[in-house]
Amino acid sequence: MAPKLYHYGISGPSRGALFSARVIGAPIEIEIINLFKKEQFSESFLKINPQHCLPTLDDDGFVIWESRAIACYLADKYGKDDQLYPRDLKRRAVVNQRLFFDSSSLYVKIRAICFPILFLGETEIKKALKDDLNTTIGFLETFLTGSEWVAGDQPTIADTCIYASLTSILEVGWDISSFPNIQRWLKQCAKLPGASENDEGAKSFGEAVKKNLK
Ligand SMILES: N[C@@H](CCC(=O)N[C@@H](CS)C(=O)NCC(=O)O)C(=O)O
Repeated sequence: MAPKLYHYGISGPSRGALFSARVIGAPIEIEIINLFKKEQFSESFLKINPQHCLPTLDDDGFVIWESRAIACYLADKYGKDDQLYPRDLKRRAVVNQRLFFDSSSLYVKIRAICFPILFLGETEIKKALKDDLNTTIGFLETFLTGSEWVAGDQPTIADTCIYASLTSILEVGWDISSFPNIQRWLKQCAKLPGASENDEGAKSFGEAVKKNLK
């Protein structure tokens, strides 16, 4: 039985897990949970994930959430080799560093801008938040200096997760013209399996945010 991914395409973390699964080649059954309809609070979903967040993976009764933990699990279980999530201690440590950078910095700063616009009636992006996100995007640019992918010469699940986060804000219209390495890397990521599925979700996310902007 294929693992079931509780998913909503507008969610960057949810897309990060799904894009990772696509690149890994993991079998996945998708069940949509519509966050705008608050379906994550249904009794049946709360039984599966009391933290009521997406993505959530159910692999034959083994349930985990946190998008990057899902990507790690799927890569270890289904990866045809260890390229996407290396077993070598140091190479894996670099992938983990990039994943934690995404989880604790990049995604958090994107959310700080978009959540109030989507759900709290905010209609503009404050300069401090804008500067903060640009500083963080600058770190990503640095990771990509002299490196083809975010954690070395091969694509890994750090690329898929970071791509899902970044494309959300790009679809809001973020200016990345001063980040040439990121522009080059985005083109490479767009060729990976599942990228266009991610991009569709990111587009819907961007439209939802832009609709509320002055
Ligand atoms: N760090 C988590 C973030 C998950 C998260 O915040 N998901 C949001 C959608 S972007 C969600 O499900 N929100 C609904 C809720 O928490 O009730 C991850 O990477 O999976």
